[in-house]
Amino acid sequence: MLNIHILGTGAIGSLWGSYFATDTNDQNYSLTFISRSIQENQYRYHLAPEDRWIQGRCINAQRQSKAESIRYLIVTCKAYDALQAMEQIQDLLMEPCHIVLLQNGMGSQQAITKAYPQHAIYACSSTEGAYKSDVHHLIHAGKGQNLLGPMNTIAKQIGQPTWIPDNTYQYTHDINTALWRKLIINCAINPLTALYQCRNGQLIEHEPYHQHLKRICAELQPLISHQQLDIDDAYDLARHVCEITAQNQSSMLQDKLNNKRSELAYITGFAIRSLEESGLTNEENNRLYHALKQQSLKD
Ligand code: KPL
Repeated sequence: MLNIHILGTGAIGSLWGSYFATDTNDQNYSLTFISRSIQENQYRYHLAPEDRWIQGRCINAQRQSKAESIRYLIVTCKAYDALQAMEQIQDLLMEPCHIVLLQNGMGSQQAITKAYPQHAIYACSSTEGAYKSDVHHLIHAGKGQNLLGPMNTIAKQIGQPTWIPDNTYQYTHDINTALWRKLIINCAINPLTALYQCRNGQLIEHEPYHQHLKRICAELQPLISHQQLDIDDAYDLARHVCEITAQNQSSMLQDKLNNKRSELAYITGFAIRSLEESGLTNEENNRLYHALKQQSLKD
Protein backbone atom coordinates (compact mmCIF):
# COMPACT_ATOMS: atom_id res chain seq x y z
CA MET A 1 0.00 0.00 0.00
CA LEU A 2 1.42 3.39 -1.03
CA ASN A 3 0.58 6.37 1.12
CA ILE A 4 0.05 9.45 -1.06
CA HIS A 5 -0.30 12.96 0.38
CA ILE A 6 -1.83 15.76 -1.65
CA LEU A 7 -1.21 19.31 -0.47
CA GLY A 8 -4.23 21.40 -1.50
CA THR A 9 -7.89 20.51 -2.07
CA GLY A 10 -8.57 22.89 -4.98
CA ALA A 11 -9.38 21.69 -8.50
CA ILE A 12 -5.88 20.42 -9.32
CA GLY A 13 -5.37 18.66 -5.96
CA SER A 14 -8.76 16.98 -6.32
CA LEU A 15 -8.03 15.98 -9.92
CA TRP A 16 -4.73 14.37 -8.88
CA GLY A 17 -6.56 12.63 -6.04
CA SER A 18 -8.79 11.07 -8.66
CA TYR A 19 -5.77 9.74 -10.62
CA PHE A 20 -4.81 7.63 -7.61
CA ALA A 21 -8.34 6.72 -6.58
CA THR A 22 -9.24 5.52 -10.07
CA ASP A 23 -6.01 3.76 -10.90
CA THR A 24 -6.83 0.34 -12.28
CA ASN A 25 -3.43 -1.35 -12.19
CA ASP A 26 -2.44 -3.47 -9.21
CA GLN A 27 -0.96 -0.62 -7.16
CA ASN A 28 -2.95 0.09 -3.97
CA TYR A 29 -3.07 3.60 -2.65
CA SER A 30 -4.20 5.33 0.47
CA LEU A 31 -4.94 8.99 -0.09
CA THR A 32 -4.47 11.83 2.40
CA PHE A 33 -5.33 15.42 1.55
CA ILE A 34 -3.67 18.23 3.47
CA SER A 35 -6.00 21.20 3.55
CA ARG A 36 -6.31 24.59 5.16
CA SER A 37 -9.97 25.00 4.34
CA ILE A 38 -11.58 21.60 4.94
CA GLN A 39 -12.14 20.97 8.64
CA GLU A 40 -13.53 17.39 8.49
CA ASN A 41 -11.18 14.40 8.62
CA GLN A 42 -12.56 12.99 5.37
CA TYR A 43 -12.68 14.76 2.01
CA ARG A 44 -15.29 13.31 -0.34
CA TYR A 45 -16.15 14.74 -3.77
CA HIS A 46 -17.88 13.89 -7.01
CA LEU A 47 -15.89 13.79 -10.25
CA ALA A 48 -17.75 14.68 -13.48
CA PRO A 49 -18.13 13.74 -16.28
CA GLU A 50 -16.51 10.46 -15.12
CA ASP A 51 -19.32 10.20 -12.53
CA ARG A 52 -17.30 8.82 -9.64
CA TRP A 53 -17.13 9.62 -5.95
CA ILE A 54 -13.59 10.01 -4.60
CA GLN A 55 -12.71 9.87 -0.95
CA GLY A 56 -9.57 10.43 1.08
CA ARG A 57 -8.43 11.16 4.59
CA CYS A 58 -8.05 14.85 5.29
CA ILE A 59 -5.69 16.51 7.75
CA ASN A 60 -5.30 20.17 8.55
CA ALA A 61 -2.13 21.87 7.30
CA GLN A 62 -1.68 23.87 10.50
CA ARG A 63 -2.65 21.20 13.03
CA GLN A 64 -1.13 17.91 11.83
CA SER A 65 0.16 15.33 14.26
CA LYS A 66 3.91 14.74 14.43
CA ALA A 67 3.11 11.04 13.94
CA GLU A 68 2.17 11.74 10.29
CA SER A 69 4.98 10.91 7.89
CA ILE A 70 5.08 11.75 4.23
CA ARG A 71 6.98 9.76 1.58
CA TYR A 72 5.05 10.72 -1.56
CA LEU A 73 3.75 14.26 -1.90
CA ILE A 74 1.90 16.17 -4.63
CA VAL A 75 1.97 19.95 -4.11
CA THR A 76 -0.98 21.67 -5.78
CA CYS A 77 -1.15 25.06 -4.01
CA LYS A 78 -0.97 28.28 -6.05
CA ALA A 79 2.54 29.50 -6.94
CA TYR A 80 2.43 32.27 -4.31
CA ASP A 81 1.44 29.80 -1.53
CA ALA A 82 3.57 26.77 -2.32
CA LEU A 83 6.82 27.56 -0.48
CA GLN A 84 5.04 28.61 2.71
CA ALA A 85 2.74 25.58 2.60
CA MET A 86 5.82 23.34 2.29
CA GLU A 87 7.37 25.00 5.34
CA GLN A 88 4.30 24.10 7.40
CA ILE A 89 4.73 20.39 6.74
CA GLN A 90 8.51 20.10 6.33
CA ASP A 91 8.95 18.25 9.66
CA LEU A 92 6.70 15.45 8.40
CA LEU A 93 8.75 14.71 5.27
CA MET A 94 10.70 11.42 5.27
CA GLU A 95 14.12 11.50 3.62
CA PRO A 96 14.11 11.43 0.71
CA CYS A 97 10.53 12.47 0.13
CA HIS A 98 9.31 12.19 -3.49
CA ILE A 99 7.66 15.50 -4.33
CA VAL A 100 5.77 16.61 -7.45
CA LEU A 101 5.19 20.36 -7.92
CA LEU A 102 2.21 21.51 -9.95
CA GLN A 103 2.40 25.30 -9.91
CA ASN A 104 1.73 27.67 -12.81
CA GLY A 105 4.41 30.03 -14.04
CA MET A 106 7.99 29.79 -12.85
CA GLY A 107 9.92 30.79 -9.76
CA SER A 108 8.12 28.81 -7.06
CA GLN A 109 9.43 25.44 -8.34
CA GLN A 110 13.00 26.77 -8.31
CA ALA A 111 12.57 28.23 -4.80
CA ILE A 112 11.26 24.91 -3.41
CA THR A 113 13.97 22.90 -5.19
CA LYS A 114 16.61 25.16 -3.63
CA ALA A 115 15.06 24.95 -0.14
CA TYR A 116 14.78 21.12 -0.10
CA PRO A 117 17.92 19.61 -1.70
CA GLN A 118 17.54 16.43 0.43
CA HIS A 119 14.32 15.41 -1.36
CA ALA A 120 13.58 14.13 -4.87
CA ILE A 121 11.77 16.99 -6.57
CA TYR A 122 9.85 16.77 -9.84
CA ALA A 123 7.81 19.46 -11.57
CA CYS A 124 4.82 18.98 -13.81
CA SER A 125 3.59 21.20 -16.62
CA SER A 126 -0.10 20.50 -17.12
CA THR A 127 -2.75 21.37 -19.68
CA GLU A 128 -5.52 19.55 -17.79
CA GLY A 129 -8.65 21.67 -17.30
CA ALA A 130 -10.64 21.30 -14.09
CA TYR A 131 -12.71 23.45 -11.76
CA LYS A 132 -14.79 22.99 -8.63
CA SER A 133 -18.43 24.05 -8.81
CA ASP A 134 -18.58 23.73 -5.00
CA VAL A 135 -16.55 22.06 -2.23
CA HIS A 136 -17.75 18.54 -3.11
CA HIS A 137 -17.99 18.77 -6.91
CA LEU A 138 -15.09 18.63 -9.36
CA ILE A 139 -15.61 19.12 -13.10
CA HIS A 140 -12.90 17.67 -15.33
CA ALA A 141 -13.59 20.18 -18.10
CA GLY A 142 -10.75 19.46 -20.53
CA LYS A 143 -8.62 16.38 -20.90
CA GLY A 144 -5.06 17.63 -21.22
CA GLN A 145 -1.54 16.37 -20.82
CA ASN A 146 0.80 16.23 -17.81
CA LEU A 147 4.49 16.52 -18.66
CA LEU A 148 6.57 15.59 -15.65
CA GLY A 149 10.33 15.66 -15.11
CA PRO A 150 13.11 15.95 -12.52
CA MET A 151 14.12 19.28 -10.98
CA ASN A 152 17.17 18.09 -9.01
CA THR A 153 19.93 15.47 -8.94
CA ILE A 154 18.16 13.10 -6.53
CA ALA A 155 15.09 13.00 -8.78
CA LYS A 156 17.33 12.49 -11.84
CA GLN A 157 19.03 9.55 -10.13
CA ILE A 158 15.71 7.97 -9.15
CA GLY A 159 14.24 8.64 -12.61
CA GLN A 160 10.63 8.14 -13.56
CA PRO A 161 8.32 8.22 -10.51
CA THR A 162 6.79 4.75 -10.76
CA TRP A 163 4.54 5.49 -7.76
CA ILE A 164 2.33 7.65 -10.00
CA PRO A 165 -0.12 5.81 -12.30
CA ASP A 166 1.72 5.82 -15.62
CA ASN A 167 -1.37 6.50 -17.71
CA THR A 168 -1.67 9.95 -16.11
CA TYR A 169 1.56 11.61 -17.26
CA GLN A 170 4.40 11.64 -19.76
CA TYR A 171 7.96 11.67 -18.50
CA THR A 172 10.50 14.14 -19.84
CA HIS A 173 14.18 14.53 -18.97
CA ASP A 174 13.89 18.21 -19.92
CA ILE A 175 11.20 19.69 -17.68
CA ASN A 176 12.88 23.10 -17.92
CA THR A 177 11.87 23.46 -21.58
CA ALA A 178 8.33 22.26 -20.81
CA LEU A 179 8.00 24.86 -18.03
CA TRP A 180 9.36 27.62 -20.28
CA ARG A 181 7.03 26.66 -23.13
CA LYS A 182 4.02 26.96 -20.81
CA LEU A 183 5.42 30.18 -19.32
CA ILE A 184 5.65 31.79 -22.77
CA ILE A 185 2.06 30.79 -23.53
CA ASN A 186 0.85 32.17 -20.19
CA CYS A 187 2.94 35.37 -20.53
CA ALA A 188 1.40 36.07 -23.91
CA ILE A 189 -2.22 35.14 -23.21
CA ASN A 190 -3.07 35.55 -19.52
CA PRO A 191 -2.15 39.19 -18.82
CA LEU A 192 -3.60 40.45 -22.12
CA THR A 193 -6.91 38.67 -21.62
CA ALA A 194 -7.03 40.11 -18.09
CA LEU A 195 -6.18 43.60 -19.37
CA TYR A 196 -8.81 43.59 -22.13
CA GLN A 197 -11.26 41.31 -20.30
CA CYS A 198 -11.63 39.09 -23.34
CA ARG A 199 -11.62 35.38 -24.17
CA ASN A 200 -8.39 33.81 -25.46
CA GLY A 201 -9.57 33.70 -29.10
CA GLN A 202 -10.23 37.45 -29.22
CA LEU A 203 -6.49 38.10 -28.88
CA ILE A 204 -6.05 36.98 -32.48
CA GLU A 205 -9.46 38.07 -33.81
CA HIS A 206 -9.43 41.71 -32.70
CA GLU A 207 -6.60 43.55 -34.48
CA PRO A 208 -5.50 45.98 -31.70
CA TYR A 209 -5.28 43.08 -29.20
CA HIS A 210 -3.52 40.99 -31.84
CA GLN A 211 -0.87 43.69 -32.37
CA HIS A 212 -0.30 43.81 -28.61
CA LEU A 213 0.07 40.01 -28.50
CA LYS A 214 2.67 40.24 -31.29
CA ARG A 215 4.67 42.89 -29.39
CA ILE A 216 4.71 40.79 -26.19
CA CYS A 217 5.82 37.70 -28.13
CA ALA A 218 8.51 39.63 -30.04
CA GLU A 219 10.00 40.72 -26.71
CA LEU A 220 9.98 37.15 -25.34
CA GLN A 221 11.53 35.62 -28.48
CA PRO A 222 15.22 36.51 -27.75
CA LEU A 223 14.84 34.89 -24.31
CA ILE A 224 14.24 31.54 -26.03
CA SER A 225 17.63 31.66 -27.77
CA HIS A 226 19.33 33.13 -24.71
CA GLN A 227 18.05 30.23 -22.54
CA GLN A 228 18.92 27.79 -25.38
CA LEU A 229 15.42 26.36 -25.32
CA ASP A 230 14.11 23.96 -27.91
CA ILE A 231 11.10 26.16 -28.71
CA ASP A 232 10.61 27.57 -32.23
CA ASP A 233 8.56 30.70 -32.18
CA ALA A 234 6.82 32.46 -29.28
CA TYR A 235 4.14 34.04 -31.47
CA ASP A 236 3.28 30.78 -33.34
CA LEU A 237 3.01 28.99 -30.00
CA ALA A 238 0.73 31.66 -28.47
CA ARG A 239 -1.39 31.93 -31.62
CA HIS A 240 -1.93 28.16 -31.72
CA VAL A 241 -3.07 28.09 -28.07
CA CYS A 242 -5.42 31.07 -28.69
CA GLU A 243 -6.97 29.05 -31.52
CA ILE A 244 -7.45 25.81 -29.59
CA THR A 245 -8.66 27.54 -26.41
CA ALA A 246 -10.58 30.33 -28.20
CA GLN A 247 -13.61 30.11 -25.90
CA ASN A 248 -11.60 29.96 -22.63
CA GLN A 249 -11.45 32.67 -20.03
CA SER A 250 -7.82 32.51 -18.95
CA SER A 251 -7.09 31.73 -15.31
CA MET A 252 -5.79 35.30 -14.80
CA LEU A 253 -8.96 36.84 -16.20
CA GLN A 254 -10.98 34.59 -13.88
CA ASP A 255 -8.85 35.68 -10.91
CA LYS A 256 -9.43 39.31 -11.86
CA LEU A 257 -13.18 38.91 -12.27
CA ASN A 258 -13.41 37.06 -8.95
CA ASN A 259 -11.14 39.59 -7.23
CA LYS A 260 -8.68 36.82 -6.31
CA ARG A 261 -4.92 37.02 -6.08
CA SER A 262 -3.37 36.26 -9.50
CA GLU A 263 -0.12 34.54 -10.49
CA LEU A 264 1.12 37.61 -12.42
CA ALA A 265 4.35 37.74 -10.37
CA TYR A 266 5.18 34.14 -11.35
CA ILE A 267 4.23 34.66 -15.02
CA THR A 268 4.99 38.16 -16.35
CA GLY A 269 7.05 39.02 -13.25
CA PHE A 270 9.33 36.01 -13.82
CA ALA A 271 9.73 36.89 -17.52
CA ILE A 272 10.59 40.52 -16.69
CA ARG A 273 13.33 39.40 -14.28
CA SER A 274 14.71 36.82 -16.73
CA LEU A 275 14.84 39.37 -19.57
CA GLU A 276 16.65 41.81 -17.32
CA GLU A 277 19.14 39.19 -16.07
CA SER A 278 19.85 38.25 -19.70
CA GLY A 279 20.52 41.89 -20.62
CA LEU A 280 17.44 42.00 -22.87
CA THR A 281 14.78 44.66 -23.10
CA ASN A 282 11.61 44.09 -21.03
CA GLU A 283 9.75 47.33 -21.75
CA GLU A 284 6.58 45.78 -23.24
CA ASN A 285 6.13 43.22 -20.46
CA ASN A 286 6.93 45.83 -17.82
CA ARG A 287 4.30 48.18 -19.23
CA LEU A 288 1.76 45.36 -19.27
CA TYR A 289 2.59 44.42 -15.67
CA HIS A 290 2.06 47.99 -14.49
CA ALA A 291 -1.12 48.45 -16.54
CA LEU A 292 -2.59 45.43 -14.75
CA LYS A 293 -1.45 46.69 -11.35
CA GLN A 294 -3.18 49.98 -12.18
CA GLN A 295 -6.37 48.05 -12.83
CA SER A 296 -5.89 46.66 -9.28
CA LEU A 297 -5.02 43.10 -10.33
CA LYS A 298 -3.68 41.45 -7.17
CA ASP A 299 -0.35 39.65 -7.38
O1 KPL B 1 -3.08 28.01 -19.09
C1 KPL B 1 -3.92 28.78 -19.46
C2 KPL B 1 -4.55 29.63 -18.42
O2 KPL B 1 -5.63 30.16 -18.62
O3 KPL B 1 -3.92 29.75 -17.34
C3 KPL B 1 -4.24 28.90 -20.94
C4 KPL B 1 -3.40 27.92 -21.70
C5 KPL B 1 -3.96 30.30 -21.41
C6 KPL B 1 -5.66 28.51 -21.24
O4 KPL B 1 -6.62 29.42 -20.85
